[in-house]
Amino acid sequence: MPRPLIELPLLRRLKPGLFVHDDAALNAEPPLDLLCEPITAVDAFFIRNNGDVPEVEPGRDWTLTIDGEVERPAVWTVAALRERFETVTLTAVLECAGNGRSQFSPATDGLPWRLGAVGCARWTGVRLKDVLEHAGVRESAVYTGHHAPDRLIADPSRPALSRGLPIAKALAPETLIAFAMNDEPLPRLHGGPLRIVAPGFPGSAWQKWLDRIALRPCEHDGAKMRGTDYRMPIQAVRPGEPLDESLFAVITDMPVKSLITAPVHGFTVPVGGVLRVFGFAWSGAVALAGVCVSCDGGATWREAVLEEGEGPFAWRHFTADVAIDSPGPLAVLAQARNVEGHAQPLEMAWNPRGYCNNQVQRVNGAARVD
Ligand SMILES: Nc1nc2c(c(=O)[nH]1)N[C@H]1C(S)=C(S)[C@@H](COP(=O)(O)O)O[C@H]1N2
Ligand SMILES: [Mo]
Repeated sequence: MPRPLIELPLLRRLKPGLFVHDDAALNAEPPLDLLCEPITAVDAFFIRNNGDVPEVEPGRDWTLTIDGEVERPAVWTVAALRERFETVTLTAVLECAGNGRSQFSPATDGLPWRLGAVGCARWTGVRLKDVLEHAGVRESAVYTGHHAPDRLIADPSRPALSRGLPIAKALAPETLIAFAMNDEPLPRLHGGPLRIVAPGFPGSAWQKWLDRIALRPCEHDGAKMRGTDYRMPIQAVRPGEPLDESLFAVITDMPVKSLITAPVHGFTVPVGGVLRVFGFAWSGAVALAGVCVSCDGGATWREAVLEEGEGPFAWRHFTADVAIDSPGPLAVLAQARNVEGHAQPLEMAWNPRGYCNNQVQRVNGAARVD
């Protein structure tokens, strides 16, 4: 498959440490040691594209059209949006629903993301709610439909992705039309000039290069909204079983999860020393309750110290110091749980498209005698 030739060198220059997936579209993720900061730098942040990266001419006035089930359709320039509506900044995790897909066994279709298709950034924009209410949301509106100019590489006549949000999430105060990331103008690779920020929802709901929002009287049926795309089976499905698409539901809040950013696979620690385990935990829109850490593959667990995050949608740093008193292999695990009583599963919960893998991560190393 041909790669978009202009974009790959750009990506390598802007994000030198990322692993680039072998795909026609530009998709790349950082190794875990680049994810050790509470705010993920733009140059360490993963990139996920379903199609091409649209040209955004500097200086051309980008416009956002609001239409569909509204009283007063509108067309906004970025400057007019910023002038008319209150600016909000919040910190939120952005995670691809396919993050961790490479661990599914048997393997599923879709990009084999490792664990790096996640990051936490500061997003600045206007509330989607304010813009929709200005247009007058009709009673009949139950969903948003988001549109952007990117096209499938294999068929440039078709949009790459057009997803939407249930109206309650669209009207929630945390849902933004963002124009900045980490206090910089939103980079083109991350959807600049405008993208949706839907904290807690999968990355697929965070439409990049947003140029139109149509309010819908039904669940939006744009590109990658139907069939089993970004949907999970309502009941467990075993590999190879025939699929009934009517038993799949759109992914909304992402599940509780943690990421061990240190140590990394292959670590060693001296006997008599202390192993510091640290990483981040997050849980859709539900508050975290805690994180437990094990260094013996799950035989014994201890409670990690969980720091406050930058607001309810940011990931939270955890640390645990474990005294190492005998030589031999070590298997480090972290298990986050939320206030609704959900914890990360120790065993993989397989699903046919490889979404929402929040299985407890395992990092193997050894205690050595110096
Ligand atoms: N227009 C458009 N928006 C999009 C996509 C896309 O292919 N086209 N991919 C989505 C998916 S699946 C993810 S995970 C996030 C990734 O955002 P990022 O590239 O800024 O990390 O963008 C979302 N928004
Ligand atoms: Mo995604």
